[in-house]
Amino acid sequence: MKLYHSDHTRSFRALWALEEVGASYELVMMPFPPRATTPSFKDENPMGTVPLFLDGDTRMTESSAICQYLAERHPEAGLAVAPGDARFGDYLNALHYGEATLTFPQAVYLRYSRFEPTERRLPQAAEDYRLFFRSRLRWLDTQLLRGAYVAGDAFTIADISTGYALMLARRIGIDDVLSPAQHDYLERLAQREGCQRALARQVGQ
Ligand SMILES: N[C@@H](CCC(=O)N[C@@H](CS)C(=O)NCC(=O)O)C(=O)O
Repeated sequence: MKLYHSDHTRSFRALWALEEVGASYELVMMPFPPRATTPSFKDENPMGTVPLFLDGDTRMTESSAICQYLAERHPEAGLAVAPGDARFGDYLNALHYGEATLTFPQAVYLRYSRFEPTERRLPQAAEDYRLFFRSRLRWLDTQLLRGAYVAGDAFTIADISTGYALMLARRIGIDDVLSPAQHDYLERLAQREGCQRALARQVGQ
């Protein structure tokens, strides 16, 4: 298996999942944004985005889907929830919520507060999407009232998907919108050995 990754981007979800399942893999670090820094990367992934994950003929570009692929291919790691389990709906919801509902407004915030050249930045759009992110966190609080993790009492890849969005919030300085329960959840996730190994791997340790 091979993962193309840039520091602290969404491909961290895939890197974290690789570490949690204990797979051996090759990590290719890409300067960000690969679309601009490494034009030849578009031969591998026409969108120029990370993650790009390869496993034989399998090529995947969606971070949460790569987590699901790894969890289902490595059932011994216990990171997935089976369809017959009462937590299955929460698990699938959280797996998609992390990317589709939480990271989406963060990406718009980042674009209009940092990535665009100064003259194209839109402070009002950035602020609106910071608040959009804050309001979308409410579902996570309801889940954390019901269990220690986003889909019950056990850690799964749904926590990688959701937890990455909280890590990103901290990294880009909008974690003031997190509730105390969300801060506590993030601390617990960040202390996991798999997460620590993934963080070390991306800086080449
Ligand atoms: N929905 C995709 C989004 C992938 C994506 O947009 N990745 C960003 C990094 S966080 C990227 O590569 N951006 C570079 C660009 O847009 O050129 C996922 O969850 O993996």
